[in-house]
Amino acid sequence: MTSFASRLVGHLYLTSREFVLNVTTVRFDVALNYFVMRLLSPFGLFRAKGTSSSGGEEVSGLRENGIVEIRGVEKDKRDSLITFFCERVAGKDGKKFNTLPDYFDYYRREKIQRPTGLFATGRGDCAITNFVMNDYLIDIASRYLGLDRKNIVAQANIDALIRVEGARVKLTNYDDALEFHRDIDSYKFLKMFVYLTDCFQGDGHHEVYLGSHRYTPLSLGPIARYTNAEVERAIPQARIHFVEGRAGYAFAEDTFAFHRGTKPRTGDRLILNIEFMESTFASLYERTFPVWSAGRGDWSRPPLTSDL
Ligand SMILES: O=C(O)CCC(=O)C(=O)O
Ligand SMILES: [Fe+2]
Repeated sequence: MTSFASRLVGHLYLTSREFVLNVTTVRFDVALNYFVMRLLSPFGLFRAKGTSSSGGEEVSGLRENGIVEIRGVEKDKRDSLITFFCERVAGKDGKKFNTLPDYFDYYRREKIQRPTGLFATGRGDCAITNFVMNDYLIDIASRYLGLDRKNIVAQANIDALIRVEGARVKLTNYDDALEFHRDIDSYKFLKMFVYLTDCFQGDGHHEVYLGSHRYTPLSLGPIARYTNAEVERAIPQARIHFVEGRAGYAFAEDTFAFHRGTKPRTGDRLILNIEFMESTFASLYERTFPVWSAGRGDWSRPPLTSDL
């Protein structure tokens, strides 16, 4: 069992190390801002405590539970995202894939559980970017975050959780987000996810503690990984929720709530991950693109009206 003290030391070490690295890549004030946000946000500072239910069904569900189902994605749209993924993603040594099962099997043989996947470029020829530039999604983010869309940037990627036999190969110390954690990515942020394959228990389903985004007990403050027992002891009100659904099932989540992916035992999972953030740290997250107009990407017009 990891103690609070050792997690706090880890928290201070992590945030300071990030600061030192960031200072070399972004403006000093951005790096400092990020350091202070990461240092204090997990302890409840800067977190919007708003309980306002204005902003529609999705937004009130998010405020209450931290997660809400959103409009699903039809088969033709999913298929074109999967085709785009297979066309653009590459394995080690540039290996290309014709089909999704080829991709899964390749990484299964490599014993890599969470390959890097494919990031949206922010350009008009990117199917993931085009999916994100959608009024329905952006409006939910804008209303939940209380931000004009001019001040929102997004990043998105498609990635997989692969069912690997035995021990997986660890390329880094990263745990593939399979232990409970809060995301502390910006002052305000919201994620959305779309299962691109059927995902039930055992298929790498996502788990979240309902309502846990509204509580900031000191013991869960340090940026770290936590066990079920630790989350439940510190936030007895929070109930665990297993996110299950067929391909196309979509949900928005305030990932300040404790959440994780799970290790696939039965099937592989392909998922679309989207994150909307206020733009303070846009220069730090190199893959972000504005959701409003021309910025780093080549968007020269407002987002298209939703065709979800
Ligand atoms: O893979 C998952 O289900 C969770 C990933 C995660 O922690 C995140 O996107 O913040
Ligand atoms: Fe996360």
